[in-house]
Amino acid sequence: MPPLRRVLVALSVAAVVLGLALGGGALWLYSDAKVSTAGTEFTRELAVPPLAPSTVRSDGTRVFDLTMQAGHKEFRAGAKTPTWGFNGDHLGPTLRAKRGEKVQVLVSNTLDEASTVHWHGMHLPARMDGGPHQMVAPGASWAPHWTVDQPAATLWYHPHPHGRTERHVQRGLAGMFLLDDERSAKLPLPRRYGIDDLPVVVQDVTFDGVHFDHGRKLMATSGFLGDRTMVNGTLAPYKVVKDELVRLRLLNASTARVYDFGFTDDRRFSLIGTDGGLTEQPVAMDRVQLSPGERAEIVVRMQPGERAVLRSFPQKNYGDFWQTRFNGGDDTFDVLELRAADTLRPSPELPAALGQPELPDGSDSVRSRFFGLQMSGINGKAMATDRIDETVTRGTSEIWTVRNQDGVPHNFHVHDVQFRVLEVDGREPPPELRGAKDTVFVPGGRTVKLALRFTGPADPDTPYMYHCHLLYHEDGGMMGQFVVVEEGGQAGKVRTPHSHTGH
Ligand SMILES: [Cu+2]
Repeated sequence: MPPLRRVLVALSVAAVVLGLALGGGALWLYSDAKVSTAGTEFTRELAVPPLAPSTVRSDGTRVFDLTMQAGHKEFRAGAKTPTWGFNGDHLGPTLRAKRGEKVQVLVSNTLDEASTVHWHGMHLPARMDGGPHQMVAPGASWAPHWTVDQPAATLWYHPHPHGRTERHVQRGLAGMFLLDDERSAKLPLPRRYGIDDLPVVVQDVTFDGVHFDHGRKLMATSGFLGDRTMVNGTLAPYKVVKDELVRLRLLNASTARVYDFGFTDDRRFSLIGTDGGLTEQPVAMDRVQLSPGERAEIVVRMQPGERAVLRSFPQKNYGDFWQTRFNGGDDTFDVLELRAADTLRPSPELPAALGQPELPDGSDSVRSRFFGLQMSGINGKAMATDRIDETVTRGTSEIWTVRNQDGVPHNFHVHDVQFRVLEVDGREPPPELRGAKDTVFVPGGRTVKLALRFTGPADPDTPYMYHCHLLYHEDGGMMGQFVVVEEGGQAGKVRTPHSHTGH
């Protein structure tokens, strides 16, 4: 063989070997990326976060205390995991207030680093929002107050320090904030907290010895993906239920994982609420998909003595097969087992009419804006705390078009408002996106059109956030800021984030 040909042959052999090795490696990565906990044995009784005690001041203000603290929790017998929590070792109590009530939360930070508490889904003044501009230093406290002025809903609270939100939530700082109103109080819905009305805070987790392992898997561009799930901080949880109808307030409090909830026997359930409150009617469904930060209230019918397993199923609308596999779209999790007692208390039928979402329909929109989502930033700009990106006029409604531009799974959360999803890829949205929403999934290839109304109050100097709620992305800069101003007003100057040192 002439020397040149010999070199060429050797090179092609090397190329084929390298190709096979790379292909084999990719195949191994691909098959290794899929996670399933199907068939889990449910061995621990579901913890239900306590309702937070409150006091009512003479002016009618309902006052709560929330203390951010470090602790340890025994998720598994004999293994004490270092954690953070509100008023306890892990997660936080459920706050509950009525529409029209004045509320105040006395937030104390006993951690060794600064954090914030953001009221996710709440309509409130920007200064009270708990975003990156309302930092609470170690040892300091903060006392936001506002009047609840929105329909009954399942909201939640969690830290929002710029660049560190993922870590703070993963360590356990999250809790629910339930709102009631006159209308919801009269509806014959399951409403006994912890009995037939259950908070279901779903998080994925991986342990490394006693510690949480927050490492991101190779190829997982969406962020941290755990290898198992817990509900309200309980691994492999079961709950004994004694009523025919059980209401589950599902909250995806995971930092990156998207769930598609249903039951292992594919039974149908009724969707009764979305992020911002009750839907107009119950909608029969067998799956409801929730990306990080989203909520859904569902009601499931139980038969005496049976067991029903809530599962998160593999998902189809995650972008391409690569993104789907490496970002958890092919994963399966057995999340919670409901164990029905042998005799069940009868529940009234669900009412045909539920909530009255207060949402713009786009017809009175005064302005359209576009938001292109990429990991590097929104509309090509990484978050800057001293830059106001958008200025909206108090009392007006707008249409925002949000497009996934890089194929990585994202979602879009807007502070202060509940919006209507007008269109998903030019079509009418599915039932779970027809109610009041503050967060919407925007996987690869998707474009959503939203109608939002900004009712204020105006504050040209204090921005609200809009961002991807996959916290690894948010921390990396997928966030922007908007201010609400009076008509003809201009954005002011953002003051540098400072820590509150007392109240
Ligand atoms: Cu994202």
